[in-house]
Amino acid sequence: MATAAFTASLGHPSEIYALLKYKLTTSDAVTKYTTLESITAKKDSPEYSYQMCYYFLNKTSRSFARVIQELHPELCHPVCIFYLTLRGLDTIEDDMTLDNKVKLPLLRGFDKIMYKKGWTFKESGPNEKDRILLVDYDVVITEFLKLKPKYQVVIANIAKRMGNGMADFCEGKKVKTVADYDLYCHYVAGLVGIGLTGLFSESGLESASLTESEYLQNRMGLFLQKVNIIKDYLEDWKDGRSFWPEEIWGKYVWENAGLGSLSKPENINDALACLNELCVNVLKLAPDCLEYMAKLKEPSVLHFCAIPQVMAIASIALFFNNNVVFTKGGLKIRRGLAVKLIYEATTFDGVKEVFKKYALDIARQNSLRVGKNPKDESFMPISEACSDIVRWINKHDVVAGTNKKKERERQEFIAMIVMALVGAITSFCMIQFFKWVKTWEA
Ligand code: IN0
Repeated sequence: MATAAFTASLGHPSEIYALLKYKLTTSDAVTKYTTLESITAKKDSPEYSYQMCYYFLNKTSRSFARVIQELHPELCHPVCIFYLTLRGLDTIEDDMTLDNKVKLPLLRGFDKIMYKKGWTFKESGPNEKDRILLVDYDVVITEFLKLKPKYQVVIANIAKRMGNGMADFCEGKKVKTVADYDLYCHYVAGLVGIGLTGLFSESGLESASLTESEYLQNRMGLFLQKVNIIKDYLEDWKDGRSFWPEEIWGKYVWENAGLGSLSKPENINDALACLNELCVNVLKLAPDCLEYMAKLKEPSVLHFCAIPQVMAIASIALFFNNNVVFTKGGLKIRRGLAVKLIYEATTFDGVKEVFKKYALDIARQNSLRVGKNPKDESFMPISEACSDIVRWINKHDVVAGTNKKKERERQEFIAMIVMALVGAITSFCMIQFFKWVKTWEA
């Protein structure tokens, strides 16, 4: 794994440096309980459920698990339990072996299940990646019930809204219009942003004003989910699932040829034109995501929110006008680049730099391919979406710059006052001293 990452980044020294730094600084202190052997607590001891939750967290997403465990201590455990609750819901929703008679009541009642001590679920399909999480789900419930009620309320409320939303789509609601597309992404990812923001402000580490409108919180989730849906076109199609909105792909396929026809080599121009229109649709969300992250005060929260966002904008630059989405699928940015982005996502200035770099990169790709694909009308919308991102950043820099300038001027002013004061006091002391010397001499 590691060697593959190094070889892939051979032509990118900054990525090699980031990989080395990541490897050498990853202290196991952060990611505890990564193996069953590392679970030291006895099954009946209170620590057991705690340790098992971090074992499941590390098992379901290694790289992201570390970011969760680097969160401010007040937030780390509520977010860990929230993450596992969402994984539980996701595993039930994704399970194509489960009959709706079993699946729907589970999804619509998942918020109640969170309060059922000892509840577990052993009927997941054998190939469900996180089935073991549901087999031992009682450990998540045990830790959930240990959380402060203010965090339980946020998590249960999101489980209720997400479970019901997922059930609506499992019951047959299709992703036909762009509005359906936004609604589906709201249920599976927008609500995650709304839940996380609830936890952030309940912790007191972020201002309550962050929770005022759900608009920006929702857009943070839509941005990530829409990138996943573009990436997973082929994999989803093969599993008999499709989340691309027919209102968009319908314009690029022959009468009832179906979404699958885009993967036929002869339809590559239509396919790329459709892909690029979906890229426009997701790029338009970027300024709102920047707006949300600009409000964050707690560095570990900014880092936690920024990492998936910078990965997403880098992924869009990779997917844009890229036919591999239709031929092989599973496109991923290089591990070395991902690690480099993790380091760049530590400050908001770093996040802005990354978004600016990729907005300009996509605009450049866009200009190089203009007019090549007769089916593609996204040239202007793409350049507009990219310039909106760069314009937001420049305006924010100006504002930030002005604020920074104001801040600097304020500090300079205070420094001047202090110097004047020190100067006055020193000269006063000097005068007193000379007066004293004079009296002495007299
Ligand atoms: C997430 C999101 C996430 C993090 C921070 C702020 C968010 C605000 C709104 C919505 C989601 C937010 O981040 C993870 C990132 C992740 O898991 N990445 C995977 C890579 C991958 O391809 O899966 C990794 O292994 O690094 C995310 O993608 N989702 C998620 C789930 C739960 C929580 Cl608490 C936070 C999944 C999804 C569907 C995008 C919401």
